[in-house]
Amino acid sequence: MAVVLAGEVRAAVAQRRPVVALESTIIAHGLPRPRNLDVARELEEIVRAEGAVPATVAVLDGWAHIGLDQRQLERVAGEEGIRKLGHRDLAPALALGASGATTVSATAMLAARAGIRTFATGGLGGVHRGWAEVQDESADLRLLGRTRITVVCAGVKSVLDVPATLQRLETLGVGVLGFRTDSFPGFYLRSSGEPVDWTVREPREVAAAMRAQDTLGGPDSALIVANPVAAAEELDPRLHDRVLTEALAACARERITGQAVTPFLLEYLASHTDGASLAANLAAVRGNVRLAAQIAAAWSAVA
Ligand code: PSU
Ligand code: MN
Repeated sequence: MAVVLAGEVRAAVAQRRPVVALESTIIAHGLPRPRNLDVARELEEIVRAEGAVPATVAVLDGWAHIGLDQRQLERVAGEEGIRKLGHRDLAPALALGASGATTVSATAMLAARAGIRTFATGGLGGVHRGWAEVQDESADLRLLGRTRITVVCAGVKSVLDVPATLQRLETLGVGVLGFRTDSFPGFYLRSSGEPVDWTVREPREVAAAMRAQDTLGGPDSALIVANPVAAAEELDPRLHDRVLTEALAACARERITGQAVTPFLLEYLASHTDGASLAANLAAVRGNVRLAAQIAAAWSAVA
């Protein structure tokens, strides 16, 4: 099998020590270069500072890597033509020797198969606005409907149709826990305005829910831990709403479709908020990575 576990990740999984999977699409396609490489390194450092092992996932030259060395991280952050790979793209990428960053769906699939239970990202993909016309729903949702992994995120990007995405998660049987919040986070904002049914306050409560999933033995669905960005670091909600409206209009005008939609909208927000959306995005991701490492530690203690 063309899947390579870094030695450190393999050892930690075998010894049931805490490991956190990190996706690479946010690095390659969600953040501006060259800042993205610093962020990739910083996220790994945050995991280590909490006593866990980082496992950034990407495909390089047809090999799926779980855990990257410095050179490999540099390739993901800087290589021209690095692709964006959802889980359906993994087989052709491996077969054809391609290189690409993995989305939530591809990262979750690879991480779960490698025995990693905790995963941190910024925001999940979801149901796009205008779904009735274009049927654009991220493959993240269905994959999480059949993969036993815990994903820490700041909700779904506000560019999406948040109520429709939450409805899909319910249909797919994916559990959603608000972390110290009773509302679903809005990625750049603390709240999307939508409620969550369950609130947890401590990493050990998340670990207990993971344990209960295994005890019940139901379908292999994911558990989403929705962790809002800190109040001091959220984007100004009025600025957010104004620029988002413009971004959606620009996306329609320029006829952006498919995989290009998410990167286009994220870039538009960053460049039209004078970097404020980027700052909020980074703050949210850092917070998610830290919490995921704490959950991984709590999970190792009970698993
Ligand atoms: N969140 C971000 N930046 C990103 C993404 C999420 O802040 O770049 C990526 C994730 O990898 C997610 C993907 O899985 O966008 C969803 O893309 P699509 O809608 O094409 O499935
Ligand atoms: Mn899509």
